[in-house]
Amino acid sequence: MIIRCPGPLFQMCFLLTSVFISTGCNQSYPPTDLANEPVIPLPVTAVSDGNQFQLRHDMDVYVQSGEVQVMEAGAYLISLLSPATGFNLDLKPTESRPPKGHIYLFLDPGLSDLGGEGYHLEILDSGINLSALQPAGLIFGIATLRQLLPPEIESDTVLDFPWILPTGTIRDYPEYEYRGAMLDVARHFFPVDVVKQYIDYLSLYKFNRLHLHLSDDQGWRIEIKSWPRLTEIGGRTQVGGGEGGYYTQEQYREIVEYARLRQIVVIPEIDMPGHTHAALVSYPELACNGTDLELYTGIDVGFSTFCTSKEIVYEFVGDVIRELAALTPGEYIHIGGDESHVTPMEDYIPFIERVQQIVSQHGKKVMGWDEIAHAQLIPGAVVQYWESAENASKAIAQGARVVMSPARKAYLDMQYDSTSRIGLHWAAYIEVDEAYNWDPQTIEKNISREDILGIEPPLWSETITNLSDIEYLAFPRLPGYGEIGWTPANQRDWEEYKHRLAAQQRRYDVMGIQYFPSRKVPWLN
Ligand code: TNX
Repeated sequence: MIIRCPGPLFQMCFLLTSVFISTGCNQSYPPTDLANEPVIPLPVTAVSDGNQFQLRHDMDVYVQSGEVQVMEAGAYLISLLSPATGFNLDLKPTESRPPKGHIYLFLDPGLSDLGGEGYHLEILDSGINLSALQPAGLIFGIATLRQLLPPEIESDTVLDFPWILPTGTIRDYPEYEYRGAMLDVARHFFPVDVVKQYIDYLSLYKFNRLHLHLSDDQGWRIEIKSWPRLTEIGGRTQVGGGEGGYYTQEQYREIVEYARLRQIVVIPEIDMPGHTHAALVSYPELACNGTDLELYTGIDVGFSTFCTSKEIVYEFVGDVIRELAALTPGEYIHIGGDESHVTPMEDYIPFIERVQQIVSQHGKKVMGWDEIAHAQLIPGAVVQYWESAENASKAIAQGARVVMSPARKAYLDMQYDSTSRIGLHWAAYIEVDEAYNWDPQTIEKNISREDILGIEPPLWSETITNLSDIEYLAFPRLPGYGEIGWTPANQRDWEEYKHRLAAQQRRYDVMGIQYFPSRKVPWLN
């Protein structure tokens, strides 16, 4: 039976009648069928047992004692549940199973078949058990638990609401190990709080990488202590001539830590040898013949380059990578390498080869846009396919793995259609169904499953200036990319997915997310 009553009304119909009433909308509440809850990404297996479990004000979150990251996961769960429920949930370390009626998070070495990111979620009428082989799995299980609760759980003020979950068991694990999203903080700068908000959105859909595009022609956004003018000068402005900005190393560490607690690894990108005008204005000695000393606030690409024959360029790159590596617990540093239209190929190739060595000397693996495949790649390099399948093939032939970001399907900065208020359309218009309806394994015939590390939708920021612009382009496409990364292709179907997506609407309303109301989605109201 089908109801979805709005908040206070719901209370009334639930308390007074305790029966299901049809209101004509297509979600049932209280929920009884775990296997049909609108969770995104779709879990690999969900088995319902038809009962319910209600959160109570006197319950607590028990965590396996002695495991720091399990404690952190428990604290994270409490931070998600407390604001809306108003319950005083305590974090309780325990050595054995807790009494009935609580939530229990623990690691289980018997779950090796679920891999390092899988989880086992058991919702009983007597409590909730969430287990995983590794702490990462607990965080992804929490994302599921969050979506099994009514959307009102996203409220940042206390609501008097019966917090009811359907009972059953979910066993779930990802298709791809790399489920990233890229945010361009160079064309327009976004302050720490906005980046944290984006990280929160990513964590709702089980993403595990945040690639930050930290430098471009229009701005340099990360403090480098050995080359201070990069931010003093290069961070001063942005597209359109606004104020710009940059992250101090302290602020950057704060972002990295915020992401880590959500099992999201930050991958910093310094784009080179092209896309470097802001660095060249800050330090003209990095250019061959000096440079125009005006910062650039337009949106053209492909006009700048480091002088690859100058030794000082490699000293500079060495210092930048050293400082960045020290800020980066993750294994990758992204060196860009795209659209270096004014760097002759005979200079581009040795430059990329030398920069790869520098990254490797600092203990990190290299990531780069597909153009870097022109160079000889070092072992472990990852190439991000955005435009040229031929370049991706070159990378694969060298033994590299590929992250799939085909611009015509995966660019979040593309407009939905010609009426979209912001966005570009050089690659395509990408409606919500187009964004969802593709398979990384079949989109290019020369890129196959074993070559693919994962997927990543980039959000370039030429046309976006604030959080609501980010929301407009990311929602409702972002959840689809989360599902492509997590759920096997043979379990994905737009006709079914679009209803789960529509069910996110109330959640977005509660969260204040200003999504694009695409006509492709059967919204509930
Ligand atoms: C291409 S994708 C770029 C970016 C632009 C983007 C705009 C890539 C590696 N380079 O410099 O911001 O298009 O959609």
